[in-house]
Amino acid sequence: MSLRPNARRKTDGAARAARASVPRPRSPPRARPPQGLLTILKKQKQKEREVRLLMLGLDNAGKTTVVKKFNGEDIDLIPPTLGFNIETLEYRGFKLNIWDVGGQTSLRSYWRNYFEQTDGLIWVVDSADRARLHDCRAELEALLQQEVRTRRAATSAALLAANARLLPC
Ligand SMILES: Nc1nc2c(ncn2[C@@H]2O[C@H](COP(=O)(O)OP(=O)(O)O)[C@@H](O)[C@H]2O)c(=O)[nH]1
Ligand SMILES: [Mg+2]
Repeated sequence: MSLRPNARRKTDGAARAARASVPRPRSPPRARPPQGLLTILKKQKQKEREVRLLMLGLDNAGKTTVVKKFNGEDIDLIPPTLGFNIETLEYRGFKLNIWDVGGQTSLRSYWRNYFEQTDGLIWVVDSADRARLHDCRAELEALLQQEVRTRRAATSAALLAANARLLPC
């Protein structure tokens, strides 16, 4: 049997005792981020989990109904949207800010003003409104052409939603 392990233990103990007697230099206090910075960082994190969605389509397509239904609100009496509504809902830890904009002919020229910083477009079609299907298509085409031209839609995702009206066609 070797004596080596014991001998080593002794040496280590002596070295530890010697080290303990030497006062250690104090480590500098940890730098803390200033309160203001913490607030900003939290806000940025929050921002990452916030999505802005733009809901467009012809008037009466069911845009407001769809948003309210998502939000669990009463959909029995929905007045026409004369300007726009913003609905905020939580979905899987994300805050969705849905901009529901009126689709009357007189309001359509303003649609382009809502694209700034939009993450996604939801285009709602009333699938029972056959008479205006052509109008609906023309408006969507014009909008997309304009947005592609001005490069504002470059980072946006688009969803085409056919609202089932369950009405006789
Ligand atoms: N039957 C039926 N009516 C709907 C449906 N979606 C919306 N509506 C009705 O259509 C009308 C217009 O809906 P609204 O949400 O205001 O359309 P918006 O102008 O696109 O916002 C309202 O009277 C709604 O109750 C649907 O899926 N089925
Ligand atoms: Mg509406």
